Amino acid sequence: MPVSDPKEETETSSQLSHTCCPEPEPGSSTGQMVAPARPVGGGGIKLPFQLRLGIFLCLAALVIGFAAWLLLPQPHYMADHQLQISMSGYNPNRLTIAAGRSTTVELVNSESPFHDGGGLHNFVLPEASISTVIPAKSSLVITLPALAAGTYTFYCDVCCGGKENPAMRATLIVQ
Ligand SMILES: [Cu+2]
Repeated sequence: MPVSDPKEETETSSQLSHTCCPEPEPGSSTGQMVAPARPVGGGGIKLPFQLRLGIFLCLAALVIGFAAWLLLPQPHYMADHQLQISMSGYNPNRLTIAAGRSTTVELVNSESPFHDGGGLHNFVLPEASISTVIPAKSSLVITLPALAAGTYTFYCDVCCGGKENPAMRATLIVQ
């Protein structure tokens, strides 16, 4: 008999995935086996897209954060003193050392390399003939020679007005 029943035609077109299989009669013994369309296979738990996206973003943030941590200058704590240098100046801006013996100072430049002038800073102490540049996001250890007791000024002369900028000057007390 030709397909002319409009109800039957609607059912066929709404279940295209079952065109290969004859639709079981409602209430027949095989009717219970044909469940509404559901992905088959895999066997794993199917997570909602937004949850999977959230997990992916969390993992990406962890990886990027770890990489950024690796790129940051790590404190070495192998010098007698440590000086942080940024556009805000030296921290601390007053360093006290012993007279008559050499001292090591770790200079840590925490500036971004994308800052004006490449984020460079330097450490100039004319009395000790020291002028050294510290590239952005790096550190180095210098050795101050034995100095006579007194108060000295060291400064950065490569950024933001150089040594005329009060923020870029600091005091070395030798006692
Ligand atoms: Cu500077």
